[in-house]
Amino acid sequence: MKRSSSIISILAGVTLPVSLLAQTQPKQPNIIIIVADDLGYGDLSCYGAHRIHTPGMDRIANEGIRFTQGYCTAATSTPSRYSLLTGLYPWTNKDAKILPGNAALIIDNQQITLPKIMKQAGYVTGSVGKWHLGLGDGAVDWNKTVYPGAKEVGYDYSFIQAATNDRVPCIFIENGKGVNLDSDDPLFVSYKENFQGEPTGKDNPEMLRMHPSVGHGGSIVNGVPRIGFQKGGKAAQWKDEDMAELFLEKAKDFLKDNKDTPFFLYYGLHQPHVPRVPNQKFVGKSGMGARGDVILEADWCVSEFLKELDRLGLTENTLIIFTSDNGPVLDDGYQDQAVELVGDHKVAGPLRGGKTSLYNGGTCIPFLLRWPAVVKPGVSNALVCQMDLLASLASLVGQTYSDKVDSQNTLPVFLGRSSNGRKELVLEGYFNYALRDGDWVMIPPYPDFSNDPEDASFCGRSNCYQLYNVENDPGQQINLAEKEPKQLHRMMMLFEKLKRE
Ligand code: NG6
Ligand code: CA
Repeated sequence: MKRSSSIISILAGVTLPVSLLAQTQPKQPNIIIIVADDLGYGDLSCYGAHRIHTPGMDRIANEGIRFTQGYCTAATSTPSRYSLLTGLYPWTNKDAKILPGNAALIIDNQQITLPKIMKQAGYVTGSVGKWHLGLGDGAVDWNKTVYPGAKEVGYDYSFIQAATNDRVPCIFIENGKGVNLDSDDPLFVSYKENFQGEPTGKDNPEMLRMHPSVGHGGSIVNGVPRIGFQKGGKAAQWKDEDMAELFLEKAKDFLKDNKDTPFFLYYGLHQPHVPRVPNQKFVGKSGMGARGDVILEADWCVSEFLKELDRLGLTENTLIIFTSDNGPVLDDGYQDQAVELVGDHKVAGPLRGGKTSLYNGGTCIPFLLRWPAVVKPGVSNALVCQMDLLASLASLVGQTYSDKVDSQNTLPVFLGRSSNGRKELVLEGYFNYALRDGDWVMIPPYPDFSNDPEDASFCGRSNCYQLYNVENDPGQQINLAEKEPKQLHRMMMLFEKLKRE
């Protein structure tokens, strides 16, 4: 089947706008997925935030679809991103847990991935920004080409951060090579012990410009203490305050370089994950401290990125998705006044919990989709999940694959043509699971090891079964487990079945 005709057949049965039908050979849409890091449901003005304004993100909502029930599969980064890229539930890979910066790549070379599907369809593929899926075979020499890496996952081009802002190695990796690494000053990384003579956050607090609240006692890079230890590679060390603009430039370059061919870009914003170090342009701008400031910075990146699409004439036929890898958190290990200055801003909006939580605040995240040529702007309350992008976008670009995946083809829902979203979805908290089925969420009992009732109440751990109707009770305050034994029993059975499959 010719590429151009496949789009027509996929969209057959749906009413296409005249503009698209008029073209005899519509080009396949470019596809872009922007994934913010720890951005909450309530952090965007289009989701109801009042104290913070996000005109860039809101533009996608206004010109596209805003999903009110958009989910990732997990309340932390690695498992969530793993599902988005592979179409598999995170528990199908025991290594899909928050990874250190020197972890091996957890996506097998043979596995189908979203970028590989796009490549099959003739797309040029790129990954810019946060990675956090491991790199190499577990014994990476950062001074050589990292293998396997982004290329083996399906990206023609990559400019990435290995793990998180707060984890070593604090360098960028472009097409498998450490950027600005100098053979006279090789980089060494360890998550076991410090390198002799190197300062650390734990031992040298006098050297810090940002102090930890929990952990983060490892190497000091750019005045910020990290997780893990690194030595050498001084010329390659990143500057947190320049990171946003650098990723933006690389993402824009990718658009420019590939404007004449269908492309797929995964743009991983590093904000508002810790350490929150905004560029000077944004310092103090939100009145909510560094967390608010880096959200404004992220929003500016989105705005500028959209302007570049306009400038290149790509807006009309580009399908762009904006979302987050997991729910929000205030204190995530640095004293950056996120808690003190949040005021009445609700990072998870009306939802309970946040990052790491089994409640909806952990996995129900901002989810916006725009494709002006085809998709009518609006709001959708259908249950959609990032994991389903693999099957849905494969179908959009006319591709098949033989792997068995958990990803379901919900393309009509993503395009706003149907409100019949996914029926059920298993949600991963920090280490445990909940089940959403229709409007219901069931959380099985989990013992609380933290001995901290507030933490347990945020994360969703309890000695009893919890059952919520999130349509009537989005804040998950009224536990219906005792009142609705039949519903509870049905969901217990379904949960066992799904987790076994
Ligand atoms: C935790 C870190 C937290 C963050 C998280 C990963 C501490 C105390 N906490 O271990 O700061 O890095 O891992 O976040 O070290 S994620 O969004 O990439 O999953
Ligand atoms: Ca995250």
